[in-house]
Amino acid sequence: MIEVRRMVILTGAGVSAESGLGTFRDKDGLWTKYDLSEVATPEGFAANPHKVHEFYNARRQNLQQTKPNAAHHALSRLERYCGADFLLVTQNVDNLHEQAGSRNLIHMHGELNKIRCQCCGHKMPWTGDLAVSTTCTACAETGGLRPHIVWFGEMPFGMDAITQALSSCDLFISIGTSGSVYPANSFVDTARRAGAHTIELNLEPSEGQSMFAEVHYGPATKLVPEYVERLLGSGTTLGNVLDR
Ligand code: BJW
Repeated sequence: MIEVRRMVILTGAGVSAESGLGTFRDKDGLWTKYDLSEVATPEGFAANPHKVHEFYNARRQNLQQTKPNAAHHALSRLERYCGADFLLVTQNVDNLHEQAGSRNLIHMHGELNKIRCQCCGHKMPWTGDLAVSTTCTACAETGGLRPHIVWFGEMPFGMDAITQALSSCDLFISIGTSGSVYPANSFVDTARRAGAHTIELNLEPSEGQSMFAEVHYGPATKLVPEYVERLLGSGTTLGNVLDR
């Protein structure tokens, strides 16, 4: 039995897969169709910004047609129940967690519906297409706008808050991520060192499977609502206990 006071949830592309958004490393994943060094690195953007804009424009257009699924809704329900002692960290750049009602959320790899200017640093909401010729509304420079996305070699967002939450959590749940990208794949270790119970919910074993105390495999739309019901049904809230 453990007392659950602080929970950190990490999500990856698998949580949005059943909403129709592609994952990266599965069969038919984005990295089987695109060279990640060309579309997801600062060097790729510098070499061919037009190609990078095309890649993110297509994904941004697709996102506007997409709705959250039962897994996103279950996590929003869990947050409402746990209040301030709940942090959701997503590697996903979609806004499906927000659409489902999640609030205490960090987009560690950025957000598809935002862009920023490399000239003046201005960040703004953006749901349409972006082009090399688009002018920044803040500084009027052309050519400096880029997707508000963390590419390989760049520092993810919110790392101080994430590390602090992991270092004091007693429950860590990783959902729908292959565990192949640093630093998200090190979170389970930080949580374990803090004494947290660690759970993996995924379609198949991730690269870090052996690090987790408890693992369950299946589609997120089935596993996540079931697990959330189990947590809430066990009366898990501040100071309450979870069977393990
Ligand atoms: C289901 C399901 C269903 C399917 N139900 N489940 C060597 C050279 C250079 C760099 C490095 C290096 N070695 C390590 C690095 C660091 C690098 C890295 O990790 N590279 C590896 C590839 C080796 N990391 C970085 O560069 C990061 N920055 C960094 O390290 O800064 C330094 C630093 C940080 C912190 C402290 C100190 C210093 C930045 C990483 C940026 C990642 N960016 C991307 C693309 C941008 C976003 C976008 O365009 O969308 O983020 S890559 C891509 O991978 C995307 C994802 O967020 C990320 C993780 O992928 P995810 O979510 O796990 O998806 P998949 O497809 O891999 O897995 C899906 C899973 O779902 C699978 O397991 C399925 O089974 C499952 N699934 N259907 C449940 N229905």
